[in-house]
Formats: sequence, structure tokens, C-alpha cells
Amino acid sequence: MTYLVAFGIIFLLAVIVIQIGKLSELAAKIRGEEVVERASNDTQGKALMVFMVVFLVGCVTSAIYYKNDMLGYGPLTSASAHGFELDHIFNVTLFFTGIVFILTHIVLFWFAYKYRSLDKRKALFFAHDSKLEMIWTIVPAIVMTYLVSTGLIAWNNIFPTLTAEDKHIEIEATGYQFAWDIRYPGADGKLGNKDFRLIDPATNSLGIDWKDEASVDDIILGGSDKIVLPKDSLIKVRITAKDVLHNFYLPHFRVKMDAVPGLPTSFIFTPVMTTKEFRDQLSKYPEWQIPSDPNDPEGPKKWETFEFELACAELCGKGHYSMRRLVEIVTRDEFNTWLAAQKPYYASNIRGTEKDPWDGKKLFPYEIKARGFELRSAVARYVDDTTGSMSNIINLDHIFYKTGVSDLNSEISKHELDNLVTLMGRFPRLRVELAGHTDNVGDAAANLLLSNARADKVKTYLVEKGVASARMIAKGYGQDAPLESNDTPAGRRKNRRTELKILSK
Ligand SMILES: [Cu+2]
Repeated sequence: MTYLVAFGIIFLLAVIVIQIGKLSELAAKIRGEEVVERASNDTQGKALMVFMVVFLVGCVTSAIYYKNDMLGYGPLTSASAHGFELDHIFNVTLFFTGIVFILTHIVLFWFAYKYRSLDKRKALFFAHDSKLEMIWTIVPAIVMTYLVSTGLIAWNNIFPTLTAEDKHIEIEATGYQFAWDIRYPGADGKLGNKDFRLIDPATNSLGIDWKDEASVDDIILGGSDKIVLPKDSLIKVRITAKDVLHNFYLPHFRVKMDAVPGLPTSFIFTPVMTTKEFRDQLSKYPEWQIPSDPNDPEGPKKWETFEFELACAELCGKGHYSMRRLVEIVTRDEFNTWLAAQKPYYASNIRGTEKDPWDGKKLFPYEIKARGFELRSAVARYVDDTTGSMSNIINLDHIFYKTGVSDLNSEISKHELDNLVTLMGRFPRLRVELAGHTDNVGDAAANLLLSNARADKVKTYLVEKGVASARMIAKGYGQDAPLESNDTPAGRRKNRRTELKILSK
């Protein structure tokens, strides 16, 4: 409807202009061409002067009026360290271009007025003026040289070459239609390798190489999770894209870099304000004191709901707008707590599946730590339980054997076994059964023997470490007590297990 009205207004204006044109033609015929033309030149010359004043005053007042909405002014000062320098360069450029903008407009309209055709005035014609040529070549050249060189110096400052000594956090942003995958390096501080040949839309959309041990603790944020970063830390963002050109844009941090498929780019910046501090800064301005939701006047104020954001600044397709992500800057301590609470992608999606190159071969430090805690609390819960309703069976997930034989894969099983030794010491009244189970592959009698032998091996290890033999029974159940159906590889994997059955506490 609005479009229709706007179109109607434009159409009517066009009709009016045409009618006025016809009218002046008619008047010219009646009064004589020359007189009318002179009068019209005079009016147009004066009208152009009026236009110039209205236009320039409009430009300046609107710039002043909207100043606080522009990045770099009012409350929207830079939230990153390098941003102040960038804002300064923008202001210097604005100063010079502003002078040129105002002067050229004054001259343009003044000339149109001053030299409007009146009487029989003749135009002055000259073919060449060296002085004039010098002025309008040398002055812009000096200004341009100054602007370009200060810009280059700033650019070099913003993009330092980071060495291994520069403590920084490197994260990775991969743009695609229409979202960002944000990857954090995890506890080791290193992002694992990627290879596009490993891309699998279902389980590995980034093509991360799980054989690279740096990958296994990498964290990939969920699609709507906030990007959390610490204040006062050097952050390097590796920027890349999977399909078309995108652009990694953090307006409040003056960070903007193309995300190009096949060509990694990066940006280095240091946030200097937490989200909370930035909100406090906004709260000092009346325009941020209004309700954030106009329909809810009692609700939170606009400054209270402010969030930093990541936008794609490249028109990359019709879902382009949905690449917006929220960014939260927190203190270093809050960041560490947040990071520690994130689960590595590998741990929740790859571990123990057929894509896992480390299955039964290696345990990673974060798994050992988490598992130790899990095992201790499971036993403690059972021991402290007074209701009697808790199961007395705890699965010993991290005990592994060599394939087909009873020998322990002690290199990776020792963590779980050593935890058991500690537990038996901490709860001296504990009596347990170590129960071996197999899947249904192969002969049932052989499976029974194998499970018995494996349970024995666990017991032997514990006895060697000082646990009294009388407190433990080793027993094999073969394939007779499956947890799940043996029809699938995942089911069979669950059924091959060693259990800790608490007999008395
Ligand atoms: Cu995009």
C-alpha cells in the first residue's frame, strides 16, 4: 500500500512538472522567448542558491543529529584496541573530504548563480592556466599521500605478524549459506588440522582430521550459541568459507574481513570492553534509556538488552540476514569457566563411532580427568545411598583388551584401573565382583572362557597394585547377559564390557 501511494505521488509530481513546462512554453510564445528565458535563468540561479543552503545545512544538521548512532561517536566508541586508531583515520579522512565536500558545493552553486545568463553577458574562455593546474594537482596529491600513508601505517599496526611467543587465542570462523561454524581450540590451545576431503555433511561438516590429536578437544559452537571471547586478550580469527564469498564483520570491534572459499584470511584484535561495560556506557545516553520492546514499557531498557554481533557483510544469498550471531565479551576468568564447560565436538559426536581413529587405542587427558571424576562419584553415590534402590553395577568403560585375547591393553586401561585401586583404598569395606561380558560373535563356550580370563586379568592387576584379593571376585558371563541387541555394531560394542558389581559396602 505504501509503495502504491509513493508511486502515485511520484507520478502526480511528474505530471505537474510536465504541465509547468508546457505552460512556460506557452508564456514564452506570448511574451517573446528571450525575456522569458532571462527571467527563468534568474529564478533558477536564485533557487539553486536556496537549494545549496538547505542542502548543506541539512547535511550538517543531520550528521550532528544522528551522530550518536554512528560507529565511533557518542556511546559507540570502539570495543577493540585497534578500533580507536581506525576511527581516528576515519575522522581525519572525514575532515579533508568534508572540506572538499562543502567547498565544491558552495562553488558549484555560487557559480551557477553568479554567472547566470543576464543581459548580454559573455562567458570568459581560457584554454590553459598553469597555476590553476598546479593547485588542483599538488594539493590533492599531498592530501592523498598523507591519507594513504597513515592508512598503510595503521593497517600494518592492526595486522602484526604473530609469533609463537605472542600469547593469543586462535578461533576459526567458517561461513556458509547461511550460518557460521565457530571452532575453538579447546584445552590445548591448538586448532586441529582440516582437509576438505574429510568433509561429511552428517558428522564432520568442517572436514576436521580426527587423526590430528589437536582436533580431539576442539569445540564447535552450536548454531545459535553466543560467541564468547575474553576481554584484554589477543584474538586471532581464522576466517574461511565453504561455498560463496562471505564477510566476517564485527562492527563494534571494527573487525571486517572477507571469508573466501579456498583462501584462508584472518583478523587479529583485542576486545577492550566486556558486554556489561559496553552496556553501562550506553546507559548514559537518553536514546538508550527507552524500553527495548515498545509494546512493553515496563520491560528492560534498550541498553540492557544490547548485544555485540557478528554479521555477514557480503550479500551472499537470500538467507544472508540469518548469518547474524551474538557475541559476548567476558572477563578472562568467566571465559575460562565457560570454555571448560564446553564439550569437545569429538567427544560428543565422534568418540566410539566407526569414524573414531582412536577407538580403544588412546584416551585423551580431558577424558581421563572426566572419567576419574565420574567413576569416583558413581561409587560414592552408591556407597552413600540409603534407599537401596540404586543399581550396584557400574560399567568400567575405559578398560580395553587386545582384540580376541584376554590381555589388557594396559597403556590405556591403566587410568581406569588405577582409579579403581584408589577407590578400593578410599572405601575399605567395599567388596566387588569384576564381571566380564562378550558379544555373541564366535563360539559361546569360547566367549565364556574369554570373559572369565579377562575378568581375571583385571583382578590380577588390582592385586598387584595392593588391593586384597579377598575383596574381589572375578567372573565371566560370556555372551549370556547382553545389554542391547547383538544385531548392530553399536549394540555389540556395548555388550563387550567389564562391569564393577558392588557386593557389599
Ligand atoms: Cu554470508
